[in-house]
Amino acid sequence: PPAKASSLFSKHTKSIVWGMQTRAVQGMLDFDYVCSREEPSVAALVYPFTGDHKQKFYWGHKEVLLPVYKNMGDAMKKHPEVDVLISFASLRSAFDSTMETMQYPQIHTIAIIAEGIPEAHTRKLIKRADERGITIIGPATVGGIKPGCFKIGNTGGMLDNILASKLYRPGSVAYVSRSGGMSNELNNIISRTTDGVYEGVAIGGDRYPGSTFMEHVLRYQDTPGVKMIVVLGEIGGTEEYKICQGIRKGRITKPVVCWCIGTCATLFSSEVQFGHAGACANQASETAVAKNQALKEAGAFVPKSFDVLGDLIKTVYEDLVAKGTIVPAEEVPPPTVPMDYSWARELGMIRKPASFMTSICDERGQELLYAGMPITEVFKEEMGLGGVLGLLWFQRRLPRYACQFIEMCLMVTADHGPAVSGAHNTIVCARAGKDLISSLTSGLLTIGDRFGGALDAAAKQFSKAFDSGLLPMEFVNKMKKEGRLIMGIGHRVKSINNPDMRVQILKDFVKQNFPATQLLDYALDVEKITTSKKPNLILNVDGFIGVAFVDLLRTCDVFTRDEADEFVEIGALNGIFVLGRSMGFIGHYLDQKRLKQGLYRHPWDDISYVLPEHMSM
Ligand code: Q5B
Repeated sequence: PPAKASSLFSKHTKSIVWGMQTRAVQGMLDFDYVCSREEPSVAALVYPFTGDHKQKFYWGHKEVLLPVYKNMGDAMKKHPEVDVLISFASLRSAFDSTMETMQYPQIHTIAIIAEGIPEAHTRKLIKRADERGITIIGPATVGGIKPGCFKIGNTGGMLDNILASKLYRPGSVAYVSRSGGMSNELNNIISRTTDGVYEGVAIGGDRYPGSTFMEHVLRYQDTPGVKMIVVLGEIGGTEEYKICQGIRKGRITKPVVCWCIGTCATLFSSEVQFGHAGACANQASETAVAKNQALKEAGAFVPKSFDVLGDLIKTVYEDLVAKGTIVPAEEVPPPTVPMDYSWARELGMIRKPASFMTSICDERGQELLYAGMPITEVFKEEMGLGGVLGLLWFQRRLPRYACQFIEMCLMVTADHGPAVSGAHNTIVCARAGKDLISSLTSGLLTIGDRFGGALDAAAKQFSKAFDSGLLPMEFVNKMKKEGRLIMGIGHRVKSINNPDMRVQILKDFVKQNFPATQLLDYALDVEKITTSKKPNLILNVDGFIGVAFVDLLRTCDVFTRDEADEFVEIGALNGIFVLGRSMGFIGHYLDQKRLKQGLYRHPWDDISYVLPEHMSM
């Protein structure tokens, strides 16, 4: 089989990322940028669930487009320079996609991030990788990092961490660990105690990792830039003994600082399975204590505990500096990468005036809030539709009778037959073949002063007259004198002889439940005057709801007078009719569709054609 590469990554390494991991890719590009790479290390993404397209990323301050391919084959063909694949495939698809990747001879390194891949599958992957001379990092790992050159996916964490651990330029210390999380800790420890990390790989916590400690230690041994090696082993398996042998046989000559974690296992009376699948000692030789002892005897530098691992790394490093083996390079500050807006905001480093404000609903947290009230509480308290409307429109928890009144208003305005303007429009629209939303809105657009949209104007006119002390008769005369209709008065079909039961139902409720009905009483006095002139000049459904709502806002004790006036001023009350009648319009739309009604054409005999007579010149 072909030999595996001893150097996995360089300043020119190009990779393909399998999976739509845009954050991880951006993290890689930011790393590349602070490393002063000339080009991004990601050539393309492969994602089988969308068509071929381009995805936008940042390269420093600039925006760049990376191609996304549906097929791996297309990506490989278009990017022959790629030799690394980073697989974010799920545990279900990782086996197949990795097997597919290994068909392409250009690939030398594959990092598999997925956890939980069945061991039998991993073993097949390892066999195939060995046959093809491919290095697998993982599964169940964050990957690895080579400062100044390449970073696998999310390794090293966010940019501030990369900068803090000086991972943008190579040091002299190479490490290998099992755990991805601990590899970050090693980045931190090594950057504080030495000239920094040369390369670090986390092989993953599975029983059968795609590449072993020894493979990486030998690579480091053969890499001139690596001057010392750190191994963070753990309980379970016997890999660390191979390192002992390597030291003993003189194959490993560079100083190795090594610690196996899991020494606390001896405190338990039975064997303990730690977090990683492979982290369990099946025999005495697999315990962390036994392995640390063996490594020490073989000549590795083994600290007393993990706590002093950093001190020992420092001692070994300083010794190498003293001997001249390591000559620390001059620090060159990395180029700055602009901070992501969202991250900067989270850190409280920037502020920006919001483009718009909202105060009724917040969906960002764990639970949806209506005017500050969690949705679960809305249901627990059985607030009903009226209560929800109270929260969203008026930002108040309204008293029970107010919620009931709102619901009754919605019920009585829900529909008034197919002949009214709005329903007619909805029906014509539906029959012209339009969809529900178009038909509904065509109906809603008819709501105005004459039809259904007189609530606010009625509320305003009656309140103004009442508040200014006009007697009902004075008000009627004044309106007549000004040539203005009284909003909320009059109906096409209802009259004192054919009373509107909707108004009657609401009136009974309001009289029984509202604390006061001053404006309603005033309007009823006006009605007495107008109906004495014409029987259809009743206080209609719009007018009734308009004035009763003013009484409600003014007397229910949850609004100041200014707030009550403001809701009328900004036009909240017409919303009641709009909301209620939407139910009816939708009903008419569905009805027409169900009845399979064809295109409506108005009959000629119902149209009076009044064209100008033909004029002879
Ligand atoms: N006169 C509603 O008029 C209607 C007068 C008035 C003083 C008035 C009319 C009107 C104000 C707006 C209003 C809501 C157009 C109505 C609704 C929902 C609905 C609908 C449904 C549903 C009806 C005849 C004579 C004239 C007029 C005088 C009329 N209204 N005077 N103040 N308000 N009202 N809209 O029958 O001397 O003969 O010249 O605009 O509140 O939309 O079911 O259909 O649920 O869907 O056509 O209930 O009242 O009467 O205009 O021929 O007038 O009465 O000046 O006097 P009509 P007109 P004169 S509820």
